[in-house]
Amino acid sequence: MRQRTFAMLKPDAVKRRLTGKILSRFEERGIKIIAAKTLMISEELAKTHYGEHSEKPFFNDLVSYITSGPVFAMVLESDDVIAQVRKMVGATNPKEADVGTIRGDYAIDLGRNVIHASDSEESAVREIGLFFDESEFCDYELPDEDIIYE
Ligand code: IDP
Ligand code: MG
Repeated sequence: MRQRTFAMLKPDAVKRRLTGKILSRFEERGIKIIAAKTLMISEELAKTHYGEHSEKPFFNDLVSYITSGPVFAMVLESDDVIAQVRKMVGATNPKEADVGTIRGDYAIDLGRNVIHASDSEESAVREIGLFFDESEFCDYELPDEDIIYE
């Protein structure tokens, strides 16, 4: 079933010039980029985006970190993309993330774990809506879609 998710490279990834490498992983797998942009997040957007963590002791650090530099936000589409992207991202703590996952390959610190990805259909819809306007979506067919999908 074709599905969309939200993913965002955190400031450590953008500053470390990992955007292209990480994006390539999604592209090479056959995942479609529907929208993407580099932006600075406002404090308000950061607090809303991470609202589920507002009572956690690390909330303030999380908000100040994610607003400290540019992020690269994207909407990705494929079959089962929410679960598949989470799997490619790896465990929250990079020290526990499998080698071969984005966090397992590019990160070491829990607070600098290079990427965010929606964890459910509900959060995907919510987060896509927070970062993107419908007019920013590109609806197109990949020329090799019939090779990637049965
Ligand atoms: P996720 O990014 O894998 O979905 P969440 O539990 O939603 O993980 O946490 C959001 C982000 O907050 C994490 O990616 C991580 O950077 C940070 N974080 C999570 N737990 C802790 C913690 O215990 N201490 C500091 N930062 C944390
Ligand atoms: Mg999360």
